[in-house]
Amino acid sequence: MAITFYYGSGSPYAWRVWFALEFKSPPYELKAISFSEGDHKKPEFLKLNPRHRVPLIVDGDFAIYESAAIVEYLDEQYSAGPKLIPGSARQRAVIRRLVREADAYVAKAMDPLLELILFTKREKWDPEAISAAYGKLGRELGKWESAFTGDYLAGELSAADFTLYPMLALCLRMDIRKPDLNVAGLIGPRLGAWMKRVEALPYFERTIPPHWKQK
Ligand SMILES: N[C@@H](CCC(=O)N[C@@H](CS)C(=O)NCC(=O)O)C(=O)O
Repeated sequence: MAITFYYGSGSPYAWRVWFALEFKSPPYELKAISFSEGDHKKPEFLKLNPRHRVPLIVDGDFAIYESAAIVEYLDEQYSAGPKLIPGSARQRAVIRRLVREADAYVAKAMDPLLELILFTKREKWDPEAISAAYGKLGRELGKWESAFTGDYLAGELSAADFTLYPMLALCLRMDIRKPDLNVAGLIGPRLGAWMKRVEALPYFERTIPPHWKQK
């Protein structure tokens, strides 16, 4: 039976799971959740996730939400084939650490700027607040740039890449709305080359948030 994957277009957390599903390739079907229609607040969705958030997967009679937990579940339940968290105990610890760092620190640095740019009307933009939030995001991304060594965040492709990439791609969307913001300028050469590597993955195109493709 196919896994049902509930996603919201543009959600970096849902995108992480989409990458993981493509990477592990169990049969799955997509179920788009429309925030504007309030799908995530409907009783049938709240029964599956009382926190009214995507992503969420339903695998047979098992439902699980929280993107990092979903990724680990997929890796263990569909254990044949490539691993999302590969390697020795130490390598796996580093991957989990990177996932935690992205969730804890990148998201924390990214969210205020997203709120100020994407979720605030243009006429209410606050240049000082934007500049402070931009500086914080830059300092966080600088840490990733200087820690980067191999082709992928943990050496080989892993859940860590699938966690960070969607966050950076979402941050870059802010340059479309406010071209003089220049989030692209915060992404150093190593992170930039890594993003291109992720974009060259054979299933990358299939995972791009559908509404981004329309613009
Ligand atoms: N920690 C959660 C975050 C998920 C999340 O924040 N999803 C957002 C979309 S990016 C959402 O569904 N928001 C709807 C809401 O909060 O009502 C995860 O990793 O899955």
